[in-house]
Parts: sequence; C-alpha cells; structure tokens
Amino acid sequence: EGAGPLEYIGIKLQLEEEIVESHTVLKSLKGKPVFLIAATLRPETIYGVTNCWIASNGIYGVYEVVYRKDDSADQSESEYFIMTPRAARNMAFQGFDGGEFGQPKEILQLKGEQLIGWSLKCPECAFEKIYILPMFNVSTQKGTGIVMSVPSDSPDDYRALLDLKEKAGLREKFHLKNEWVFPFEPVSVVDVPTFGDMSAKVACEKFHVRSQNDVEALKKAKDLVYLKGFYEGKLLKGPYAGELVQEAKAKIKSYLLSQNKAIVYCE
Ligand code: A2H
Repeated sequence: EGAGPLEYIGIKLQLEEEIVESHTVLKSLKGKPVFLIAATLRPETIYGVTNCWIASNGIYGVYEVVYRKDDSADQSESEYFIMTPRAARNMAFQGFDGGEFGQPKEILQLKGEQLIGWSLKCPECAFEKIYILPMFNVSTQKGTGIVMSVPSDSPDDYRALLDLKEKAGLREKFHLKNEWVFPFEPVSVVDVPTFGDMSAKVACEKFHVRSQNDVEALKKAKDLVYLKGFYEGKLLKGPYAGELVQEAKAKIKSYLLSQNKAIVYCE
C-alpha cells in the first residue's frame, strides 16, 4: 500500500423493502433507506454489477448515519448503512455520524452469513435486483468489507461467481438458491484493446486461474487487467460510452455523488 490515504467510492446498494420488513430488528426501520456500502476503486464499472460480495464469517453492523453538512442548518433524515464496525468508526470522522462525532450509532450487529441471499437495488445496474453472496477473499480490514461484483472486469469477481456456478457443494455450504446465482451473467462495460469486453475472463484464462483460492494466478490476472483497463479501456455503457476509462471515471464519480447514489470514503 502507498503512503497517502486511499479514496474509495462507496456505492449505496439499497436493501429491498421486503427484506427490511421481514427482519425481526430491521422492521423498525420500515420506510427508511437502508444501504450496504460497497467500496470500489472502479466506480465506472457500476454498469456491470451482477451481485454483492461479503465475508461470510465477518462481523457487520447496521449504523444510523446523519450527513453532517456545514452549509445546512436542517439535519436531513437519517439513513442506515451496513458495513464493518471498523468502516463505521472511520466514516464517523468523515462527515457521517449518528450522534456524537466519531461515535457511530449501531442499531444491530450481523454476521456476514446472515446477509447472504438478501436482495438489493444497485444504481445504474442492468439487473432489477441483485443478491448478496459470499466471496472468500473479502477482507473485513479493508474498505467497508462489502464489494460490488463486476465479473466482466474484475478477475476476483469473475472467478468467485464462476465457482458458485460450477460447484454445487459451495452453493449447498452457504445455502444459496439457484436464482441468486445463475441468472447473473457478466455484462460488458469496458472494451480493452486485445482483451475485448470481458477482460477478467480473458486474464483468468491466460493465467489459468482455477478457483478463487488460486491467489497467485489471480494476482497476475488482476495486475494485468487493472493497468490495461485503466490506461487503454474504453467505456461501453452509460452517458459516457465511447470515452476512455481515464476520462469517464471522474465524471461517473461526480454523477453518482451528485445523485446521492454514492459517498466518498477514505482510509
Ligand atoms: B474493485 P484495494 Cl471492476 N476485500 O471494484 C477484498 N476486496 C475488496 C474489498 C475488501 N474488503 N473492498 C474492496 N475490494 C475490491 C470493482 C473492481 C475493482 C474492478 C476491477 C478491479 C478492482 C468491482 N469489484 O479492484 O486493495 C474492490 O474491487 C482491483 C484493485 O483496496 C475495489 O475496487 O486497493 C478494490 O478491491 C480495492 O482494492
């Protein structure tokens, strides 16, 4: 890791109302917005989201968040963010807190496995709803502990989704329903010269990545795709289709922030 702070974009994936209503504790938040906050360095790939990843044995919390705006006297309505306790503490020093500055107000703690199968709405996404699924290499010590999955452009996401599709034992282990997994095919979002519009798949095949546990090969695939995608990639979806990723990235970021569909989170 570098010396400076790392800026993530936290995409607000809204928990579907039926999930909020049917949960013993969350039902007290009925009618209020509850989001999983997915930390990404590639907000321009949001058009290709197919699911959301969590660490099944990680600890998460539901936090009441108030946007603290210096220029506004009226305290706007609370929102509820789901993320790791660690991310909630960091965020409380970055303009979001639910009471005392620096003290996030925790409504409930949840284990990652309890989130599996919950349905979400993802902004700008090709699917009407997406599901929360487990991925082994989600760390609770990084970002928010929640990851948006873009299997077209991220080798980790590509291989983890393929593992769930190919391995019935893995689906059984996590009690996954077929309908949470199989309808979600990678969506092309970025065209990379010589790689095409499914660069994660091409890179995984090039380095013979056999499963999400194949960390050595995955690292090679990631390094290659990340550099090529950023410097040479051209966006295929959304209002900035046709532009280079390098140029479109900042525009999509500002768009998502201005629409309150994302937040900035640093660590
Ligand atoms: B990226 P860095 Cl399309 N555990 O977003 C594991 N991985 C995490 C994470 C966590 N707690 N939090 C974020 N990430 C992932 C999109 C993407 C990403 C694409 C291509 C490459 C890529 C869609 N997933 O990242 O180690 C998130 O996945 C490759 C660098 O903190 C986030 O951006 O630098 C990236 O890792 C952050 O990685």
